[in-house]
Amino acid sequence: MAGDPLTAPQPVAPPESPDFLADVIAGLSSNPRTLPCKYFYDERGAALFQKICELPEYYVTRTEIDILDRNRNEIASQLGPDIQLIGLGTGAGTKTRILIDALEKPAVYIPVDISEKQLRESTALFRKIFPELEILPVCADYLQPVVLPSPRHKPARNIVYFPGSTIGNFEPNQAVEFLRRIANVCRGGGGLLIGVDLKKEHQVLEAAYNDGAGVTAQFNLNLLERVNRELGADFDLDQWWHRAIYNSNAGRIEMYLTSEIDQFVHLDEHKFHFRRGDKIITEFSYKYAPDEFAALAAKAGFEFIRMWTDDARLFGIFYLTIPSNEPR
Ligand code: AVJ
Repeated sequence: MAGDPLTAPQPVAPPESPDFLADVIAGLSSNPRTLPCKYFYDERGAALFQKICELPEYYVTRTEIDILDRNRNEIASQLGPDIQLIGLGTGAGTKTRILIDALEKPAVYIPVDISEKQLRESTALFRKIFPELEILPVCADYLQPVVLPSPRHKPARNIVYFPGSTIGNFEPNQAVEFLRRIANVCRGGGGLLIGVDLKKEHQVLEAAYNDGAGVTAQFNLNLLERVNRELGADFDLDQWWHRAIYNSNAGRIEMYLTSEIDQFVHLDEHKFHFRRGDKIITEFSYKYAPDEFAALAAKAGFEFIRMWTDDARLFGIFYLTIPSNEPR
């Protein structure tokens, strides 16, 4: 990394993850059993997620890009000139590139991502295509407090960009708390541009998470592979299967790994017993109606400005601001 002229000006340090083992043990010991979805995104997981984004059933990414593309000038004029854009989990940067292209004289771009490889590659690419833009990458888990780097010049305001409907991974209460943290960054005339997957027929939702080519299954199972590889567990990958269902009461997709047989899994002095049919929850992906999401954001202090959507209303890109009289 030290000799890399494209990223050398800024530190791109991978996040320390001493918590991985503790998180896995806690998750497998709890009832119901869970594994945190943030651990999907190791190098292989990030690559598999890229493949998911191109699947015919996974309308999410394609629809968000299309909405962004069609409305980029309107979105850009809403955000205004001379902004500091803070991207959360922007991955390979496909969407951010479209956004920055449309912005009027953006001042600074701070991509925050947990995947070091993607962050380095997208930073190198963005420095080439936006040579005027100051880019300050931060490799971090944004679920933890992140210290933002200081730009050379003070920008007009902060805009947080949180694409991909990753907000859906939070339980609604935690989503409000997370949005409150973002709100603190947006004060003083800033705002939040956020992608949210909307409620729709459960067949469409379930197909998106149970694709015919089995890529989502590989993505889900990669989590067990990662636990084996990095923590020395002995999950037998042939004895687990992937399934996603839409829980309409809770308004969320639930992704599971289900044990095919009665089996034990060993991990660091621990021995976990699974009966046939026992499940590990690996991801929740909440879906919102437009007014539901606006109400959720209002609890965090945000004012709904507007939402851009597609003809079928599959996905929404929301712009939210903090009213200037809002108390801290
Ligand atoms: C990255 C959280 C938006 O919930 O749709 C895709 C992750 N998981 N297929 C989603 C995911 C399985 C995705 N998010």
